[in-house]
Amino acid sequence: MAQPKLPKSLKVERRGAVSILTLARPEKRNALDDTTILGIETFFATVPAEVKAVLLNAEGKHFSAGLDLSELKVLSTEEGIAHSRMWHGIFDKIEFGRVPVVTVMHGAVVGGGLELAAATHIRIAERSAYYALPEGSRGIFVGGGGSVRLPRIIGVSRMMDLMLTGRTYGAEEGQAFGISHYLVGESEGLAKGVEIATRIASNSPTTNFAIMNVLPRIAEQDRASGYVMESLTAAIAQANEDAKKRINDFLEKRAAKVERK
Ligand code: 1HE
Repeated sequence: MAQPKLPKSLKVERRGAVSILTLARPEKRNALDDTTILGIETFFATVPAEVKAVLLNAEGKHFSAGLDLSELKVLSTEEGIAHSRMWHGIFDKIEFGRVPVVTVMHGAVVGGGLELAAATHIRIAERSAYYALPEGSRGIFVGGGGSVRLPRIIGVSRMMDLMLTGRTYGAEEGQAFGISHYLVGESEGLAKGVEIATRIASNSPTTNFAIMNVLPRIAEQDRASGYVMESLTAAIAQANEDAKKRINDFLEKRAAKVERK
C-alpha cells in the first residue's frame, strides 16, 4: 500500500525492511498537536507490507515536549475526554499493531512524548535523554495512556514521584528503571536503532505478532488461561512453514548460533 501524504511535522524514510518515522517539528520541540497525532495514525495504518519494523525518532535537540499545550488550553471537559480517547486509540494501534516499533530517544522525553515512547516496543536512549511527567505542575493529568502503560514499566511508585514532584530522571536512571532497553552515546541512537529494527524485521512475522499481541495479554491473564493461550500460540507458530525452515536451517548448520559476543 502506498503511504499517503503525512503532515510536515512527520518525515518518513526507508532502510530495507525498516521504515523510519521522524517527528519533525523541532521549532516546537516536537510538541504533539492533533495534526501530528493523526499523521502518526495514518502512518501506522498504511505501513506497506514489505516493511517489517519501524524506527521512531525525532529531529532537533529534544525527542518531544509532549502534548501541544496551545491546543489543550481551549478544550472543554467533553472535548478533553474525546482528545484523550483519540490518543488512546492511536497509541493502542501502535502497541498492538503489525510492526514492532523501536524508539530512539534524546533530550526531553516529556509528558505525551514519554507516553508515545511507552506505546512502542523497544526504547533506545541516547545519554542526553531525560524523562518527566510535568502534568502535575500544569494542573492536568496524563491522557495518552501513560497511567496504564508507565506503571507496568517503572511502577506506580516511581510514576507518582515523577508526577507529584515534577522531577526528571536522567538517561542512566531511565535505563536502570526500565524506561530504555539500550543506552548509547550521543548521536549513536539512529545506527543502533536501525541495527535492532533490522534484526527484529528478520524474525518470523507470526512470532513478532505473538510477541506484540499475545505476550502482553498473557501477562495480564490468570495463569491457567495464560498457559492455554501460550500452547495455542506456540502450536500455531511452530506449524508455520517459516518456522520449519528456520529450525531445519539450524539443524543443518546454516543458521546462526546463540552466542554472546
Ligand atoms: C511548546 C511545548 C508544548 C515547547 N506545547 N508548545 N509538556 C511540557 O510541559 C513541557 C514544555 N516544554 C518545555 O519544558 C521546554 O520547551 C523544553 C524543556 C522541552 C525545551 O526547552 P527549550 O528552551 O529548548 O525550548 P522552548 O523555548 O521552551 O520552546 C520552544 C518553542 O516550543 C516555544 O514556542 P515559541 O513560539 O515561543 O518559539 C514553546 O512555547 C514551544 N513549546 N513545548 C506547545 N508542550 C495526552 S496528555 C499528555 C500531557 C502532556 O504531555 S503534559 C506535558 C506538556
